[in-house]
Amino acid sequence: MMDGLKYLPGFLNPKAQEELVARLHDVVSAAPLFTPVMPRTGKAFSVRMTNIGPLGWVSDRTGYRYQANHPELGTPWPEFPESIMDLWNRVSDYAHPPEACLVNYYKGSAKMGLHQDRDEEDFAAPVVSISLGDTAIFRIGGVTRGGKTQSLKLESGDVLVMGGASRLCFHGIDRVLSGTSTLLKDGGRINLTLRRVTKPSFIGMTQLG
Ligand code: MD6
Ligand code: FE
Repeated sequence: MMDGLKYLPGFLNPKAQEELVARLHDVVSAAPLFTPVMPRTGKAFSVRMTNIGPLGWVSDRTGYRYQANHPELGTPWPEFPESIMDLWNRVSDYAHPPEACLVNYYKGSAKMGLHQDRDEEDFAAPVVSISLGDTAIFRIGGVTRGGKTQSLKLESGDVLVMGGASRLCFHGIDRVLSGTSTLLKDGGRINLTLRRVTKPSFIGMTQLG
């Protein structure tokens, strides 16, 4: 496996998965899923999204960016549940807290094209991904588009850490295998990606965040 890529199958046990889904119900009540569109073309994503944390990732006709507020409600994103912070602290190998958690919801034939996560300032921090619900076929390649790729099945409870040399690898979701999990009452798949967005700042010897 590529340097810096950490695959942790079954990292969350079924009880921990249930508890996380309950927290996500609270999140989606406060910050409903929205359908992002591609920059310029305005073509809709097949996944729906929301975010947790001080910053959230959004996409609209004007581009991709992180912002502090829900694009439709204008309200701040919900705070991180403690369990998500704990998970980051256990797997990220990074000294500062995450600032964003993108919540992707896949239903039916929803998928995600090959992309790099590069809207963050600090690539020293990994992106930590948590999968819940139906199994997904995840594809990962190298740092240039069009290279060799490999597939990985991401099942409910699996955690994937993309750090080090793998941080800027192209990756995407080819498809979700419906009916492979009973975790989500309405089926489908949720993926959480935890990110550090800004560079941690120092004043003298004092770490601010
Ligand atoms: C998904 N995941 O699993 C999409 N990004 O639904 C991602 O785009 C992703 O799994 C960065 C790092 C890990 C990921
Ligand atoms: Fe990604």
